[in-house]
Amino acid sequence: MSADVKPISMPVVWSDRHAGHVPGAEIWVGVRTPGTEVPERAERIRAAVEAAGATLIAAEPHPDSDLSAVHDHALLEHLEHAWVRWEEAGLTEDPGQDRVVPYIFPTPGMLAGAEPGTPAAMSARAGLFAYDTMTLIGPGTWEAARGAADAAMTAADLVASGAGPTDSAYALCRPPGHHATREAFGGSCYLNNAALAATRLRERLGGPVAVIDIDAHHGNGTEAIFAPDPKVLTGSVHVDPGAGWFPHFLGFEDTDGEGNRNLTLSPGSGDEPWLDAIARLAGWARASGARALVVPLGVDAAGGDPESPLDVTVGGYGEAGRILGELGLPTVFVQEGGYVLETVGDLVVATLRGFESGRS
Ligand code: SP5
Ligand code: ZN
Repeated sequence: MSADVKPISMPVVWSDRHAGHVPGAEIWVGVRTPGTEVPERAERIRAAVEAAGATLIAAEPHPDSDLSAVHDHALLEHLEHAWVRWEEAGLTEDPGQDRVVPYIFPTPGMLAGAEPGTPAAMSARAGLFAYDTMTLIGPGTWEAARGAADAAMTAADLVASGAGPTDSAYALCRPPGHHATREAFGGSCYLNNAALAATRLRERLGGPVAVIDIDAHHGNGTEAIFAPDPKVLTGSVHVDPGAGWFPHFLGFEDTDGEGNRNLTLSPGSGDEPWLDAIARLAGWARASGARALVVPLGVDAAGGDPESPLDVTVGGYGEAGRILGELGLPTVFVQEGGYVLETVGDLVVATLRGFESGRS
């Protein structure tokens, strides 16, 4: 760290357990493609924030019952046991699939109003909770997802406790979480880390809590989880799903509601429209009287990211941080996407530094 740059002062909450989650691949249109959500992502971010002077704090273990504030028991039960059941069912041998991959989905159209029976085959159960074929489960997935959830809850607890000068914290979560809904997982996400953080802030600090999601993709899971909760406002800026981007079915601009705002950008959009959207979301949070802020921080809006066509710069991420810092709210950053190993760390550091500069 050079002497003229202030160290990052907010705590960085970290779990070693992320490393056990090695999805290895994504099954896309039936083709096994290389995984993008790789363990090295978290290691690169960790190295960058440490080089920027941040202090790492270990994620505090929280009981499984804390997850029930955000997720259905059936999803939790599935995520915890799916891998062992897959192995016990012999699927790693015949047909030789080394990750849990769904093949049949009980969509509303298939069920046509009927109540589904309980499938006996593990191969079928895999489709009960997954909404895509890209988000695979292996031997360390549950432990890693639990570690990420613990990191998010620890960060929220630190900020809510008001112990010392900690009014902000960064949960370096992996796997990410903002696509996970109450009942289902997908988009490389299993447990909704940001929703867990927002729930805790609302419980401890009162509402409203604002979520401003700056990942390149719509935070559909977080939006859905808080749709019935007027005390948590959800805003997201993302590449227009109508232009052909994940999550494809949700996050369209015209789905704006009272407690929810979706601002969409065309492919190729850079700093100016992206920052304008973030400033609008920040203004909305302020006008709504938000008492705390959660920022699902995906750095996949940066130019060159393979998962999005947005073209935000590292300076743009710094400016986004500054805009959010100027809100002056107790804030939890939660890591989401960002897939270019060479730049993911710099982008996170720029955001956190920008936030701290906007604060002072
Ligand atoms: C947390 C996060 O950023 N999740 C978003 C993951 C979006 N993945 C979408 C993948 C769409 C298909 N990719 C095709 C790759 C072809 N090689
Ligand atoms: Zn994303």
